Amino acid sequence: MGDSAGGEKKLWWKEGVVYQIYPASFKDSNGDGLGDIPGIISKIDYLKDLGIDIVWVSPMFDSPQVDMGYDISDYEQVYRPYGTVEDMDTLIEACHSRGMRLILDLVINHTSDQHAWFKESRSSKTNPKRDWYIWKPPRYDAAGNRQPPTNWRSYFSGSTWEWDEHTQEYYLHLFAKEQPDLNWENEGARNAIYDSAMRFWLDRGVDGFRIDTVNMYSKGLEFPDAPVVDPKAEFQPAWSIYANGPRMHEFCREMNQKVLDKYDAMTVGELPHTPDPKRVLDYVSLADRQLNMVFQFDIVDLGQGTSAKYQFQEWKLPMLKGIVTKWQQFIDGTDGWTTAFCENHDQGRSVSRYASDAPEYRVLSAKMLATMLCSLTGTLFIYQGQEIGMINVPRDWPIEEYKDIEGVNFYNHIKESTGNDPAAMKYVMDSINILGRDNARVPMQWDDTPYAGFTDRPEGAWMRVHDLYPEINVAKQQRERDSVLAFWRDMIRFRKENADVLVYGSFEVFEPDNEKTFVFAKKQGQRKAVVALNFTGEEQTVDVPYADEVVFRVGNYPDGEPDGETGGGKQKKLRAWEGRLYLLR
Ligand code: TEU
Repeated sequence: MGDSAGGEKKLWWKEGVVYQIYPASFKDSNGDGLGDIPGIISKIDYLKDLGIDIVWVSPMFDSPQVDMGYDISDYEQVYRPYGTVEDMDTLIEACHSRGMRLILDLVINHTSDQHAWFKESRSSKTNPKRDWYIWKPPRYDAAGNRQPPTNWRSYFSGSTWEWDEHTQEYYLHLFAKEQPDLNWENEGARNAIYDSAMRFWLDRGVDGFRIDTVNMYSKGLEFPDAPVVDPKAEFQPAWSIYANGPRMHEFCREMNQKVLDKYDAMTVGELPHTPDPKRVLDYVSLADRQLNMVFQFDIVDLGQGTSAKYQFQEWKLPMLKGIVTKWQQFIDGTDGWTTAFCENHDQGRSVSRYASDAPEYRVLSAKMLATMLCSLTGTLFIYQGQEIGMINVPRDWPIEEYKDIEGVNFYNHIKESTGNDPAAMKYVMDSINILGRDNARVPMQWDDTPYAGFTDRPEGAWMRVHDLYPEINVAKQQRERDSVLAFWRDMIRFRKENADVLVYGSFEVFEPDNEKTFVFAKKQGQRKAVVALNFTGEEQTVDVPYADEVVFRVGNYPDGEPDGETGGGKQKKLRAWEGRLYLLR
């Protein structure tokens, strides 16, 4: 194994720390209960101070908001309640003038059904844009009943096919029925996407894209049924057919050749359903010009059900360690690049999922996870609220407080299919509470004034504010030296100061089967770092490799060395949820 991962070529998007903003829930500037672009602009200095280099804004484009803006009706307009294109120009300038960059979400697997392209496409079978979307005739069963063209299940429950009365065909939608899939086989559609969704914003100065569902554009031409893995269900998960299809790499290369290569733009692709490192490497070679890096899904899939997401499964620490190790090491000896992340707008909060959100442990847990993430090779991504240790919503929130189409549709599906069976309903609520996307979508907690300082609308925000905002908020953590926020700020600075080892170093894991602790080393030339993390609420003893070479230590316990530790011995005691980073030589 070499000393550094992913080659040594330093590029701005490798060392840059990215912060993801979910516009609906970041900051409301005009008292309508919904976040907006001027609200984001008002917090740019907060992000600069945290050490953020790259701001990623989730979709702020015009949209009917069936899927919180991932259903775009016009790529060249801003959703009016969020602001205007001119506000975006101001945001771009606000970032650039502070030496920061701005990336947007590129959602081009599908549009909204309210997009002008789809309205044309559905207007008649002979419309020139008919073929910009995926239309198929029905099938008929033995009894002569009309059936969808395949048995595929959509991400948001039900079939992936919606019947269109007017033209008597089905159209494909992998997500909501209001999100028809674009037909990437059609060159005219591809060129329109490049112009409208990409060049329009790159020409205004944006610095790249997080690319939504980047591996689902090429669906093949066959459209076979998916294998039946859930015999009781009418529709089956079909990603083995539509993910990573035959022309995927060609399309990624074309995006670069025709558009991205003309700008110094970064790309990070969302890559679900791709557990094989070789397949991931096929996307991220620097020389091959497809994607700079991807979000591989193993880490966020941990604990999800296999046939349906909201069927929570217990997991053990070696699984997490195996995932981290795999996606740290897969670029060794290649010119690929990786990412370090464990939260985004589609996931439960990391403190609640991977550590402990119990009142006595949640601060330690947030800092322990920060220690881990800030030590990992790859581009580091932080999701809004992660820097203050926000946790999942309370378990006693009823389903009415949840707004996300994915969770709510699944809840209704289980309710119908089980006849509202109490045990099934408890399990689905447990699962939605731990894994649900709304956990990440509650308003950002700025201070302890009503509605967490997110909005001054008297009726409150568009979504209920977390009950714990008086305790977990930015203002409080800015006053406290030992806060999660202060810790993140320090760790980000530390990561940058030691970028050779922490951002670029090779990764080695120790005791992979240990179920309580996670110990790993990072190396670059003669320089080394060792990270030791306790993933339990009890004291654990760990062997710290190279302990005699330690020159510096940071950790999440503010009171320094515990008793009997100063001797420099190899064995160290880690207290509950303790995390330490040792710098060597
Ligand atoms: O998510 C795509 C995706 O692949 C899904 O797996 C998603 O993670 C889902 O929560 C899994 O259950 C992207 C966006 O991140 C998501 O917010 C959108 O809803 C989706 O695309 C459709 O655009």
